[in-house]
Amino acid sequence: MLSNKLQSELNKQMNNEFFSEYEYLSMAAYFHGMNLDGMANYFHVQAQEEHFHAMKIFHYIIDKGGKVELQQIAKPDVDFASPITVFEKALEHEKKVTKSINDLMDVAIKENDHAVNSFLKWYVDEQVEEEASASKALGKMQLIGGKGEGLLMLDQEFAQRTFVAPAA
Ligand code: OFO
Repeated sequence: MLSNKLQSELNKQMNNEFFSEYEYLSMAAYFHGMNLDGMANYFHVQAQEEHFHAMKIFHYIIDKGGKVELQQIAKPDVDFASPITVFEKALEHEKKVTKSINDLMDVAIKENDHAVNSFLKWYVDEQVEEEASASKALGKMQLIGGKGEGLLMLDQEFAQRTFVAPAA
């Protein structure tokens, strides 16, 4: 049984994850527009991860006998100044998501809900990886100055990224 507060906060976080999916799809579209399909692939994989994150919460709410309430998904960024800006925004976005997971965890702790606390630990750990991979990708972009031949090389590297569903 979920408290009303936790049910509402979990629904909000699910929406955040769907928004993240949207945000990354928008970034993928930007790179397709530049014919950098490898970079686009990087963000398609990221969007798939976000879909997984959202659906994990969706099923958790159901398993707990709660009510899934899908809300409107906000419009993602659609204009990006440069390829580097996209990666900067991606890292910035992940930091915001980490904060929202931490805030949600604070509510679970405050309510002494051990089950939700345990469920959210997966997200706490996942955010460490999410920030690390966003930061690494941004670092590579900065190394090559976000343009020229380096950009084409990175495009090839990012074309290799694949989505592997984590153990649920
Ligand atoms: Fe769901 O971790 Fe990124 O946003």
